[in-house]
Amino acid sequence: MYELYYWSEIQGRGEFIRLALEEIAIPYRDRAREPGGEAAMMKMLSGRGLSQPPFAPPFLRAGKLLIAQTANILDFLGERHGLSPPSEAGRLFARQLQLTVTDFLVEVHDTHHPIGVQLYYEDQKREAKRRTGEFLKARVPKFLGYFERLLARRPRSAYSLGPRLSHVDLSLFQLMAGMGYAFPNYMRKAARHYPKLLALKERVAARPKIAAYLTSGRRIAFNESGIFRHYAELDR
Ligand SMILES: N[C@@H](CCC(=O)N[C@@H](CS)C(=O)NCC(=O)O)C(=O)O
Repeated sequence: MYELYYWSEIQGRGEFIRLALEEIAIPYRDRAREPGGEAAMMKMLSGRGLSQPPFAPPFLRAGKLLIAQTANILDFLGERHGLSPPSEAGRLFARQLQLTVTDFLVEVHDTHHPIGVQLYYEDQKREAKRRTGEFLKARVPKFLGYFERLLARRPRSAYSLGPRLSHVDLSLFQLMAGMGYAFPNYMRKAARHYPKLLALKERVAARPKIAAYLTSGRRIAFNESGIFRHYAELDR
């Protein structure tokens, strides 16, 4: 059984792993959400007794393996459970796309924490507003435009890498869901630029295991402690 370690009250980066585990439908433990689990996670983050310690959550225990970095974990799960393309070139490309999602998430986080991760949002509001302006104007069109063009290259495929679902599709679902939560006004106006991404989001949400997960208590609601936060003043 897999054991996921991630902060217990947010979707954050852990959600990308939860979505893959839910789609694979193998029982897993969300360890930090169990009693005493967060303390266990902190102990592992101290690195004591671990030969390959993680730097930050999420990380996944798979038997004797302890794997960190979201894109790395998804590549591992994808290969084991049919969520990665079978060819080497395809798998490398899926990994490349996950790393691009990783880059995007850093910039999403920067919108509310442009100065310091340890500081409160309230202590960096002015800078956050400026950073978000640039993000929405230049960076979102660049990242989402890239993923949209990727989908447009395969007009007859249901998913980003072909007819079969991959971990990349699950992550693009989460990315679009998060953007819709954090910047609803902006995304409403920008929707006409991203028809294929929005259709993919709906297609993934309608998959039976994902649909069941999204309405279950296991899906933590978006909130203002996670990566995708809604601050009305930033969503103009
Ligand atoms: N590149 C890593 C980033 C991991 C990361 O930043 N994790 C956050 C939570 S989403 C964290 O707890 N970071 C602690 C820190 O950076 O000090 C990944 O994609 O998994």
